[in-house]
Amino acid sequence: MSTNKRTFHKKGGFFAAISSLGAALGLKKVDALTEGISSSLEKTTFTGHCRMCMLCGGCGFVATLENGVVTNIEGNPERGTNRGTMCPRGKSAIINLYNPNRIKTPMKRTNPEKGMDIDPGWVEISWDEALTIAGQKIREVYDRDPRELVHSYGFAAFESSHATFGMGMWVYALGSPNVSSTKGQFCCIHYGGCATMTALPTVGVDAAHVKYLVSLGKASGMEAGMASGDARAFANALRNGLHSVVVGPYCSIEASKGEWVPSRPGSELAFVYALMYTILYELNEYDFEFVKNRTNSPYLIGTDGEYVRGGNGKPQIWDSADGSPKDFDDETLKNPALEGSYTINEKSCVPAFSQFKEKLKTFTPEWASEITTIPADTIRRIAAELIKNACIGSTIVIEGKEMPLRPSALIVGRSAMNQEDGTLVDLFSRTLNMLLGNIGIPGGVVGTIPADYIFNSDGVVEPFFEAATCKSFSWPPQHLDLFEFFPHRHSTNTLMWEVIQDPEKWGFDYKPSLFISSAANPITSNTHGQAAIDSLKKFDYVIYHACYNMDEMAMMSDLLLPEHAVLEQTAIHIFPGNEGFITTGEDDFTEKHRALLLRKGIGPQFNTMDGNDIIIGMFDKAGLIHILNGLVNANGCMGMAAISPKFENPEYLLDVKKKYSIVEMWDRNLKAAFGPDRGMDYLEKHPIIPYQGYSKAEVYPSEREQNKKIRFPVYHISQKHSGDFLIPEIKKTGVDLQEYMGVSLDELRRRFTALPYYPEHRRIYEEPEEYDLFAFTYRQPMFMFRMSSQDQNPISRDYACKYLPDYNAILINEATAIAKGIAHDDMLIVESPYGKTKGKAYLSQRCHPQTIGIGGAKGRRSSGLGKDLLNDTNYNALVPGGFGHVDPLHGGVVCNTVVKVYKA
Ligand SMILES: Nc1nc2c(c(=O)[nH]1)N[C@H]1C(S)=C(S)[C@@H](COP(=O)(O)OP(=O)(O)OC[C@H]3O[C@@H](n4cnc5c(=O)[nH]c(N)nc54)[C@H](O)[C@@H]3O)O[C@H]1N2
Ligand SMILES: Nc1nc2c(c(=O)[nH]1)N[C@H]1C(S)=C(S)[C@@H](COP(=O)(O)OP(=O)(O)OC[C@H]3O[C@@H](n4cnc5c(=O)[nH]c(N)nc54)[C@H](O)[C@@H]3O)O[C@H]1N2
Ligand code: SF4
Ligand SMILES: [Mo]
Repeated sequence: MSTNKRTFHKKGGFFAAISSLGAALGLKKVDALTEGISSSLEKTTFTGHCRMCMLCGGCGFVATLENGVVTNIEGNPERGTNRGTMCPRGKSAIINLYNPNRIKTPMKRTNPEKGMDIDPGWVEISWDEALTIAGQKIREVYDRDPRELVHSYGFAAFESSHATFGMGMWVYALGSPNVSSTKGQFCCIHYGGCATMTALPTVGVDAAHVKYLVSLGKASGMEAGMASGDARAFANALRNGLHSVVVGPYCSIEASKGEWVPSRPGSELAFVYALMYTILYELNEYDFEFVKNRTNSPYLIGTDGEYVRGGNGKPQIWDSADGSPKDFDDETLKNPALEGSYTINEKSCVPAFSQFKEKLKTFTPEWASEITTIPADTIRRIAAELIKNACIGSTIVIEGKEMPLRPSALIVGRSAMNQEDGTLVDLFSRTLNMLLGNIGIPGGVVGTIPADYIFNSDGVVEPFFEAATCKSFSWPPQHLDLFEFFPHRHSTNTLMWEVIQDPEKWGFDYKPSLFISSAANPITSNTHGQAAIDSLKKFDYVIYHACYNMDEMAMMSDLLLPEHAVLEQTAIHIFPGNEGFITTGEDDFTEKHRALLLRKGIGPQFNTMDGNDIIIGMFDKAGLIHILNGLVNANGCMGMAAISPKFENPEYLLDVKKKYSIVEMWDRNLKAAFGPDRGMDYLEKHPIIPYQGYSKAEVYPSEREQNKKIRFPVYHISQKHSGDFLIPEIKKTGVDLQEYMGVSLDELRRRFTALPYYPEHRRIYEEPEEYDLFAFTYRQPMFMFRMSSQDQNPISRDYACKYLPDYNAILINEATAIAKGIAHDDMLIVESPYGKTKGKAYLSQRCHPQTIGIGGAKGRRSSGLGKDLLNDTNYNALVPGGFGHVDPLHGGVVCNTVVKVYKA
C-alpha cells in the first residue's frame, strides 16, 4: 500500500454517496464508513498491474482507496506500457471487485443434477473443508491413474492459471497429460511466428518506422490494443505517414484511418498467394539480397524434397559466381542461385526458391479475385505498393548503428489464422514478408517478444513450441484432446469435449473422472459450448478453481474455490511483452515495456483465497506438496516456466516437504534470482522494475550480431518432416480420419507442406445454400472479452445502449438488408447450421455485402449472472467447433460460419 495518505473532512454529500454505494454493493466495510469514522476519511492509493484483458497485465494502475472502498482507478504514468492511460475494461476493475455476482465463499453442490438453469443447491463450506475435498479428489486419481485428471485454463486469473506455476504445469507434474487451454482454440496466433522467426506470442510490426501496413484479420491498433501501447503506436505511425490497408469483411477503426479492401471471410490464403504471385511473376522485384542471404531459398533440394548435402553433411547452395556447389555457410559464397537445375553427386536438384515460385504459378490475381471478391487490379496494386514502400536497399541509423530499413509489411491476426487453412495463412504470410526483406528489421515484422532466433545446424531458424517438428506418437492415445493427431495444436479443447463423450471409441484405455477448471469457461468463451456441457456431466467430480462469478462453468461444478479479485490480490509477475506492437515510436518504450511488476491489493473483502494459495492448499491436503515444491524449485514461480527467473542461489530452494504461502515462494524466488536484499520487501518499494528491456536499436533481432547469419525458412522442411513422421503412424492405427476428423489422411499429408499449397475443399463454402451470408466477429473495445465482467457491468451496458450503435446488434450491409426487406433496428434472428442468436439490425456500409458481423464476446447460456445476459447477441453460439470445423494443423476453430437472417 503506498504513501499518499491524506485526511479528508467529512462532507455530507460525498460521505453519503460512498456509504450508499457500499451498502448497495453489500460491503462488509461499509459499517466503518457510517459508524466508526465520523469526522475524517482516510484516503490512500495503491498501485499494480491491471489484468482486465489478455494483454498479460501490461498496464499499470494507481487506485484510490477511501476507508476501505476503492473509489477510483487511473493509469499509472510511471508504467512504460500504458503511460497514465487506461481503457474502459481496466477502469471496470472496480465494478468487477464489487460485482454482486461474485462467488464470495467456497461452496459445494448438493443437487447432483447439473444443467444451465438447475439449482445446484450450493452449501457454503469452510476453506479447510473445501481444500480437504479437493485434496482427496486429487489424491484419489493420483493413486489410481493420474491421467483421469483433466485441466483447462483461461486467461482470467492469469497469475493463478498461467503465470506462477506455468500453464497447467502442476497438472503435468501430477502425471496427467490432459491440459487444454479453453480460450486458446479461438486464438491460434502462434504457429507461423514459432515456425519461422522464434516469435511468441505472435508477430507484430515496428510501428516506429512502418509506412505501409496491410492487416489481414488483425486489429493492429485502436480496436484491440487500447491502453497497452497499440493505440498510441498506431496513432504515432499514422502521424508519421503510415498508410494502413485493412483487408477483410469489416471496416475496422484501423481501416477507417486508411484504406479498407472488403473481402470474403476465410479467403486470406488466396490473397496472400496472389500477392506473392504478382511480386514474383509480374513485378519481378523483391529483396534479392535478403532472399539469397537470409533465407533458405537457395538451398538445393533433391527429388526427395530434402536438402542436398555435401560430404560434411551441410546443405549445399549453388554459387553462380563460380558455377560450383558450396556449403551454406561457406565464406567464399558470392552469388547464391535461386533458380536453375543442377546435378550434385549425380543427384539432380533445384534451389528451394525455384520450387517455391513454381508452386505459386497458378495463383494469379484473377484466380484470387474469384475467391476473395477483391478486384484483381487491387491485388496487383497492393503487391506493387508493398514492394515500393519496402524501399529495398535503404538503411537507417538507430543509436549510431546502421541497419536496413524496410518500412512495409503484412501482418495477420486471429481472424485470419483461425480458419480452415489458418496454419498456411500464418506460415506463408511470413514468407511474403521475407520477399520484402523485413523480418526482424526496422520498419518490418518483429516477434512481439523479440527473442534471439533459435536455429539448427543447417543455419536455419528451427521451429519451436507448437511448431516444433513432430517426432513422437503414442497409441493407444494418451491425450484426450488428441494431441497425437494434432502434434502442432495450440488447443483442441472442443475436440476434447467430443472425445470425452466416448473415450473408448477413440481407443483410450482410461476414462477421465476429475475435471479442474482454472478460471476457464469452455462453455461460453469458446465455440461448441453444448459439447462442453454434455461432457462435463460425465465427470465424477468437477472443481472450479479460481472461479469468480456464477457463470456457466460454475453451474456445471461440484466445488467452487473462489479467488480474490484483481484489486484484492498481492501478485507479482514478469511481464514479457504482449501481442501488440513492439515499438510505439516513443523513445523509451522498448526499454520500459518489459518489467517485473508487483500488485499489492487491498486484501480480501470476502471469504475468498489467493488462486495460487488454493493450488498450494490442494497439493498440501493431497499429501503431494513435494511435487509442487519440486516444480517450483525447477522452474521458478514468477512467470511462465520459460521466462521465470530460476533459483540461482540454492540457499533459497524450497524444502520440498514444507508448505509455503505463495508470497513466501515469491520472496525466496526473488532472493534466489536477484540477491538477498531483493525480496518482496524490495519489490514493495519498487513495484515496477524494468526487466530485460531492449534499447531502441536492440529490439530488431535480425540485426543483433549473434543472429546475423541465421536464415529464415522459405522452404518449410520441418513441416514436411512432421508429415513424413506422423502420417505413417496414423495409418498404422487404422483410424478412419475422414470419419472422425472430417479430413482424409491424404489431405492431412498435403497440409504438412514445405511449399505453398491451396486446399480446394472448404467446409464453409460447401454448406447448404439457404445459408446465404457469412458471419464474422470483430472486437468491440469495451466488450472484447468477459474477463473484466464487462458484459455484467451496468455502467458499460447503459453507456453501450446509448452510444454504441452496434451494441447487441447484427451489423448488416445496407444494400443486402434492403434486398431482404430488413430495416434499421428490426429484431433479427441469425441462424447458422449450428446455432442461433438474435439482435437488432444495424444497417451500415461497414461490412462486406455477403456478410453479417457481430461485435464483442457476449451472450450467456445460464441466467446465473442475470436474465438480461441471456438476451445478448451471442456470436459463439453460431460457430461450430467439432471435428471437421478446425484447422487440421493448429486445431483452432474456424472463426467464421455461414448464416441466414430473418426478422424475429
Ligand atoms: N487491449 C487488448 N488487446 C488485445 C487483447 C485484449 O484482451 N486486450 N487480446 C489479445 C488477444 S488474446 C488476441 S488473440 C488478439 C487478437 O487480435 P487480432 O489478432 O487483431 O484479431 P481480431 O481482433 O479477432 O480480428 C481483427 C480483425 O479481423 C476482422 N475479421 C473478422 N473476420 C475476418 C475474416 O474472416 N477475414 C479477415 N481478413 N478479417 C476478419 C475483424 O473484423 C477485426 O477487425 O488481440 C490481443 N489484443
Ligand atoms: N465472440 C468472441 N469470442 C471470443 C473472442 C472474440 O474476439 N469474440 N476471442 C477469443 C480469444 S482471442 C480469447 S484469448 C478468448 C478468451 O477467453 P477466456 O480466457 O476464457 O476469457 P473470458 O471469456 O474473457 O473470461 C473468462 C471468465 O473469467 C471470469 N472472470 C471475470 N473477471 C474475473 C476476475 O477478475 N478473476 C477471475 N478469476 N475470473 C474472472 C468470468 O466469469 C469469465 O466467464 O476468448 C475467445 N472468444
Ligand atoms: S488494455 Fe485495458 S484492460 Fe488491458 S491491461 Fe490495459 S488498461 Fe487493463
Ligand atoms: Mo486471444
